[in-house]
This record gives sequence, structure tokens and C-alpha cells, in this order.
Amino acid sequence: MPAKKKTNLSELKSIQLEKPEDLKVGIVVANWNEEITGTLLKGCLQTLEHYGLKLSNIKRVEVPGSFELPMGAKSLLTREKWDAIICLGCVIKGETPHNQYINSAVSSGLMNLSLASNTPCIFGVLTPLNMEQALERAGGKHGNKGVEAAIAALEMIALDQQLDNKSRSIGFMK
Ligand code: RBF
Repeated sequence: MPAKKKTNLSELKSIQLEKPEDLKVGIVVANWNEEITGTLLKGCLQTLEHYGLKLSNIKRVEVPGSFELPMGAKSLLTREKWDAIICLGCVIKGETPHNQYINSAVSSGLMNLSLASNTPCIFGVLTPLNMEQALERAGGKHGNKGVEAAIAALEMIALDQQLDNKSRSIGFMK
């Protein structure tokens, strides 16, 4: 089945979000392969705005490479409360297995951080075999994975809001 192209923001699915204008989202972007991560960031920001978030409630920080994404996310989480953190990076496979070490450290780092902080830390990291595959996923034939990272964050926030409402309706508050 061909991959679905998600470049037209007006075609995005509906997400039931309460008070999107009050939501606070942190974005951590890796500078390594910045021509790719810059495009992921652009798609991510446009998507958050499309769903009603205010740019003034979105904080963007940069880290040197993808390996530093979990630490960048933790730096945000230890200072302020966020509804979600989105981490954007691009680790291209080279001649040595460096990509495997970085990718597994980042994915498990972000999962651990999500569970420990009770805040979704979204894995918006491309893991392509080469630059061509990266470009295809940063505005090319496979869409822009920065858009999808933003949607994943919003879906996790919507899930939390729905569960809160259900708890309230049966008289239980967290
Ligand atoms: N960071 C990335 O975000 N993407 C890469 O493709 C990438 N390739 C790297 C290749 C090598 C051999 C090394 C040593 C680092 C690479 N990094 C890459 C940087 C890494 O994420 C981290 O910033 C540095 O290793 C410093 O901790």
C-alpha cells in the first residue's frame, strides 16, 4: 500500500481538543542534519497552529545532535509543566553502527522520560539509510514526519483530556 502523503494541512484528521489555545508544548530540535530537521520543525509548528495552539505557548530549544534529545527534553520538563514535548531529529546510517547506538539510546531515553514525567515525549526522529530517504520523509513523497509528530502529541493530549473528563463524570479526580 502506498504511504499516505500528509502535506496539505487542511486535509488533517479531526482531533477533539479542549482549549487548544491554553496548551503548552516544548519542541526539541537536533541541529545535526539541520536541512532535514528544519523542515520537520516547520511542519510541526504549522500543524500545532492549525489545531489552534498559540505560538507563544510553544517553546523551541536546539540540541547539537539527536543523542542529546532526551536531555533537552528533560531540561524542559524539570523547569516547567508541559502538555507534551516533541523531539525532532534525523540520524542517517553511515559506514559504522553509530546510528544504532544513537537511535536506541534516544528511543528508550524518550520512553523512560515519558513514563517518569507523565508527559508524552514524542519520537520525531527519522532513521533513514541515506539522505534521499530523509528528504522523502521531510516534505517529499512520504510526507513530513514533523507533521505526524505534532499529530501524535495532540492525540496523546486529547486522550488525557478525555480520560480526565470520564474520571470527573464518575466523581473521581486525579
Ligand atoms: N546526530 C544526529 O542527529 N544525526 C546523525 O546522523 C548523527 N551522526 C553521527 C555520526 C557520528 C559518527 C557521531 C560521532 C555522531 C553523530 N551524531 C548524529 C551526533 C550525536 O547525536 C551527538 O550529538 C554526538 O555524538 C555528541 O554526543
